[in-house]
Amino acid sequence: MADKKKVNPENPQNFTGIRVSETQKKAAGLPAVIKSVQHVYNEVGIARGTKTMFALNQKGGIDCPGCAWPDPDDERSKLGEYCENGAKAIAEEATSKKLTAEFFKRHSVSSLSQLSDYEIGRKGRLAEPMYLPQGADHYEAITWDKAFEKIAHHLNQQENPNQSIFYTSGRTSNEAAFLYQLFARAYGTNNLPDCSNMCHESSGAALSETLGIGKGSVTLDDFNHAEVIMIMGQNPGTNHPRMLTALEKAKKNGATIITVNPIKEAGLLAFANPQKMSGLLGGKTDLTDHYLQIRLNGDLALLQAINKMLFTREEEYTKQVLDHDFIQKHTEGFEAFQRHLEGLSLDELIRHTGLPKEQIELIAQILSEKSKIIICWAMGLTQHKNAVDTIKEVVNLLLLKGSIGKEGAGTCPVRGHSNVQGDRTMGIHEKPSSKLLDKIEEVFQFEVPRKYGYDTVAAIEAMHEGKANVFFGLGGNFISATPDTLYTAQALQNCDLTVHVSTKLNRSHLIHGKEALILPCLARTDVDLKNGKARFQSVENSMGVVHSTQGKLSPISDDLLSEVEIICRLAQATLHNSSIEWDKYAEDYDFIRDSIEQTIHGFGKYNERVRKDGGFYLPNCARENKFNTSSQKAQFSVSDFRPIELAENEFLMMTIRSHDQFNTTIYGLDDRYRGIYNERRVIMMNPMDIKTLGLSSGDIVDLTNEQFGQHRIAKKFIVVEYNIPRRCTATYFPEANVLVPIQSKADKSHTPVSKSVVIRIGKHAE
Ligand SMILES: Nc1nc2c(c(=O)[nH]1)N[C@H]1C(S)=C(S)[C@@H](COP(=O)(O)OP(=O)(O)OC[C@H]3O[C@@H](n4cnc5c(=O)[nH]c(N)nc54)[C@H](O)[C@@H]3O)O[C@H]1N2
Ligand SMILES: Nc1nc2c(c(=O)[nH]1)N[C@H]1C(S)=C(S)[C@@H](COP(=O)(O)OP(=O)(O)OC[C@H]3O[C@@H](n4cnc5c(=O)[nH]c(N)nc54)[C@H](O)[C@@H]3O)O[C@H]1N2
Ligand SMILES: [Mo]
Repeated sequence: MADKKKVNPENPQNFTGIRVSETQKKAAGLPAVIKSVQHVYNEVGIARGTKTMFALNQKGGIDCPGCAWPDPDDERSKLGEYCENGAKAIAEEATSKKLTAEFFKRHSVSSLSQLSDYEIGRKGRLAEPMYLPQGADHYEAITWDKAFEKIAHHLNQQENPNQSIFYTSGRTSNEAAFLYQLFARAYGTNNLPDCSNMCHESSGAALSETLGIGKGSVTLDDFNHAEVIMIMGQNPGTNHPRMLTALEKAKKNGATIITVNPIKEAGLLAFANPQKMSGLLGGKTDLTDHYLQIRLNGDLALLQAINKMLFTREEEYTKQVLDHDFIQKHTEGFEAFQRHLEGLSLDELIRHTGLPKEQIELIAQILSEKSKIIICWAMGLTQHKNAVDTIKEVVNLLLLKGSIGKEGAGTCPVRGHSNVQGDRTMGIHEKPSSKLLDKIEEVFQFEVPRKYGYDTVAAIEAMHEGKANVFFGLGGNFISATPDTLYTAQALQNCDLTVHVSTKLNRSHLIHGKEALILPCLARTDVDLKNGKARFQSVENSMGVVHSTQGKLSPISDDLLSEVEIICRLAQATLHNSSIEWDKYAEDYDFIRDSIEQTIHGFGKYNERVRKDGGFYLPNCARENKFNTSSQKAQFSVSDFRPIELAENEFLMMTIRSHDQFNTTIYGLDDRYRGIYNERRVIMMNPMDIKTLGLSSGDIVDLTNEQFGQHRIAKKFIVVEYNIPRRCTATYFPEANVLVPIQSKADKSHTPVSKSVVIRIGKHAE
């Protein structure tokens, strides 16, 4: 028991043996296929693996548990609609290795916490419910009934329901998400933080305010008609590989692709389509026409510079540049926006981008001549202090060009988790609209809590301050995904009880409250049998298509429950006298979908339509040029750019994903496209910066952050020379999360600022 307290909330600092080579100039091709097959067959075996791969993303098949990129509405590849990283996601969850009580008897919590996230993930699928008693260092087996009893006891013991937190990660199905939020609200709280808070919350905030809908407006088919596609702060070659197929098609149809990214990502340079023989033989399609290697957090300045140039060109080229009809009919705030831009110094804006003026002028020229423009973005825009303003400036650009609500044009925030968008649609939101709450009251006849709940950052602070005592996670890996790792660890350790519904072991099971529970659930790929019949659930992709997903593999253990059943049994144990028919929901997923239809807009004839091949589109007002803002018009907005001031020895750091990870799940130690192998504790730096600091490639450094009066340190990172703008650096998430201050969050959306962390770099000191 003595070493009990020595749990490690961080990844260990030992090195794994770095190899560095040239960065790659194209993505996918034969190596991607080989990697896919290796991952699946090594982990899953040939029979199980082949069965899954062929069902992936097919109509009526399994929705890939990886990213949220949509499936083609029309033809799908017979070879399988998957990518290398989808294959890794499958290998990860379909593995036949399993963790039973025996495993936890042999391995203590403190010893497991000394392993890296990669090693922890290798252990296998969780196979039975486990309980960690107060003061113990080993999880022990517990029955499902006892587990629910314990949770109910703690939940009902709280003086106030707002002392409990119900977190969701974005893999949860629509059905489970709907019941989960219903349960939390019936219990009495809106404390429903989710991974969105750390992800596209800034997009939701900016788009709701300006266009009246927190989701993107384009469909996959729009890519076939676009004249210009701008890709800002996104690395699709790794994180949304099937998007490259859409870009390849767009390119063939004549689109110009403009990329805005501090580093040259292989997947944005060129694509060798692994679904085509030519691609397998090495043939490639060049993707990006204009690559803007912007300084970190320079995007707002860039967009304002472009918008300013569009106005100048409008003057010069007899009013052919802006779409005045659209602006007049559909928007508000144009004059104020124009006046504000006039007051900004172009030279100043350009300086903050770090880009040559001519390059920005060329982009403005291209945009001025086209009107079908799609702008895509992901975490490179959303995880900054001024993220909401940056995305509002994206909207300004599209509004100037009338590039919304028409074929080949619009907003495209590319979502992360495969059902993160659906979870929000189902009501997982700490700040629910009164419309949703009214509807829940009407359908379910109980008084819902009206007070807003905690988002992710606020939840951590509440646990830290002792205002919240029970943490329940439906999926996810809270300790590794959140900022300020040591602060968050204390927050979780303060809790009376932490509970995780999970498929795989992760660090959040090891950095626990006074008591802890692991509830193992069925995964996407698992068949969900009830009375001998296989059941399906549904999800919503990044473009608002709702469709079914049905697992095919026999579960690795008989002791797993579906997430739906777990929530229903939790609700039954906790809520006495609930008039909600939890037992019927647990039995019959059609019944859940009927309730969703009654409660959530856009789900008419849910059960019928979700059974159709490919599913159905949810209504999207922006797509139809109807803007659900208070004035029913799209809003131009005005933002001031406040550059991050760096002291002489400070740098900006982005924390990004390698090619071998899904968030905190580490598939392997290589970042193939970036040429970094077998090591994750690296910091990518500009060669001149390395020199100025008196360092050399391969040196070992410690990284520190001193913001908000706190000393944060991440020890032992290897310096890697990289083509990245001066004073900008990159590390991998989650190893560097320890440096992201809890107080450092985006204005309005409260998303942790994980892409512009202010750091200092010094030679490692023992
Ligand atoms: N295989 C795989 N797929 C995934 C995931 C995964 O981890 N692995 N994660 C899923 C999830 S939840 C999400 S949210 C998405 C994440 O998808 P991405 O957003 O593509 O993921 P990141 O690695 O965070 O990469 C951000 C990109 O933004 C760039 N960038 C960083 N800062 C800036 C900036 O200030 N300006 C600009 N213009 N660019 C910047 C980086 O160089 C990088 O190319 O992917 C989803 N899909
Ligand atoms: N520094 C830094 N931090 C970041 C980011 C960043 O770019 N930089 N990105 C942020 C983003 S965009 C996101 S979305 C968050 C991600 O935050 P989370 O969603 O909390 O983290 P994941 O790593 O996706 O969660 C992985 C765990 O989910 C469980 N799991 C997998 N599949 C299932 C399932 O089907 N059901 C259940 N119940 N459990 C399952 C497994 O146990 C696995 O260990 O991290 C954020 N954190
Ligand atoms: Mo995400």
